[in-house]
Amino acid sequence: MKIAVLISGSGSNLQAFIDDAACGKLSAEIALVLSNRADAFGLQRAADAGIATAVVDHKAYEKREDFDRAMLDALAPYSVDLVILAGFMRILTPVFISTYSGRLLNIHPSLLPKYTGLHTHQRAIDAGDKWAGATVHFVTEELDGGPPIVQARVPILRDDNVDALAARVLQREHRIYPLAAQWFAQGRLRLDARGAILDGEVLGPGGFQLDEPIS
Ligand code: NHR
Ligand code: GAR
Repeated sequence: MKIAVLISGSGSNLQAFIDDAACGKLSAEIALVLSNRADAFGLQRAADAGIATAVVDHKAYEKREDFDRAMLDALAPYSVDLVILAGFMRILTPVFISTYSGRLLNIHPSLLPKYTGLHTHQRAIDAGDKWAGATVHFVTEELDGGPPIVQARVPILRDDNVDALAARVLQREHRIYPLAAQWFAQGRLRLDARGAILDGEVLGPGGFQLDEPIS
């Protein structure tokens, strides 16, 4: 299986994919890392791992559809089976989504369906929630609204702050995101009209709950 990873920043989730592919936990080749920012640290991670990189700067395009088409052009030569958004910060239009429908995943830093959109950790802390987490989901036109695949939660501690909570959530992201991609590589995961299907069963709201101790 060939994967493209779309990033905008640090790329720690990308690093988890690189590491899991290197050790065989993930049966996939990362064919391309594509960033909308030339200064994304994830591009360095990709170069260090010998992975091809490309930058498509959204600011160079007047319309979102034109940006999406430029990304499609950058991706096309690689014929990837799966595209993953890993801290990718631009909302995609149907131009992009329709091309990769059913093979486009995102990881969102909240326990979806709670807290779609941005600033999820601050909103969870402000609301007094006891738990936060992350959700891998199929990307559809509805922002953060596509069918969930797998979710993991972490406690929100007394006197927590966004940075500490984000770091706690990221540790779990690095486990569940390559896991979802491995399910896809194994042919166990697909999107159909009913939602996300794992091993023939429709996954419920939130998707598969992966609760395990932070080792
Ligand atoms: N596109 C579609 N159509 N559907 C989804 O579910 C998407 C998507 C693109 C990105 C990731 C998402 C997240 O996990 C994602 C899911 C960016 C924004 C945003 O408001 C919102 C959600 C997500 C990513 N972006 C601003 C914009 O105008 C720019 C913000 C910035 O550049 O910092 O595109 O949270
Ligand atoms: C992750 O927490 C991811 O869930 C979140 O950004 C971080 C990226 O970290 N994604 C979004 O907020 C998408 N809007 P990374 O660059 O180190 O993988």
